[in-house]
Amino acid sequence: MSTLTVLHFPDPRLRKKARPVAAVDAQVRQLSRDMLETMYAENGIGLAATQVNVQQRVVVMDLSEEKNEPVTLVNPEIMQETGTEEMEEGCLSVPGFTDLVQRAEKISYRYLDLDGQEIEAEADGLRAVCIQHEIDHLDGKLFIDYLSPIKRQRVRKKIAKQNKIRAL
Ligand code: K1U
Ligand code: ZN
Repeated sequence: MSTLTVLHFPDPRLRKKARPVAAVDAQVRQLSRDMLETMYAENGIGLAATQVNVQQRVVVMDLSEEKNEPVTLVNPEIMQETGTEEMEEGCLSVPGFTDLVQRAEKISYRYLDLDGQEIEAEADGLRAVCIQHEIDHLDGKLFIDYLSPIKRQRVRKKIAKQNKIRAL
């Protein structure tokens, strides 16, 4: 297993749209293992392949307290959304910044698991928010895109400052 480099905003590669996975094979299973290792190392609860510069529709998540319930979603799709709710979001690609985002409260979704089986499920709360956030990544969208232009500019400035400090 190896940890992968997580791209940071405003890297243009975060805006690429990921391609559907044609077959759940050994390469996809290896990618899933590497993404999970990266997500745990970065203390995240989710990670999309786009964030590690792989344009394939693969997402990993683990919302458990003990970090022992990894889930891999291949070609995830939202089938139905109901209600709206606002929740605090963060992003491993926008370090040091969180804000409230409004999303669907409850979703039904489908995906392929690592055996290539199609799974249909429902989610609410943080799981629903995380799935929507990760599918957005696969479509080249970031949670800060939902914020006002003033707030987005603030994020841009803060990250430019962080990058300057890192380069010193
Ligand atoms: O996709 C990512 O960048 C991972 C991201 C997932 C996520 C967190 C919170 C709401 C929606 C999506 C993270 O894991 S950020 C780190 C984190 O664990 C966290 C940050 C803020 C609130 C809750 C959790
Ligand atoms: Zn993110």
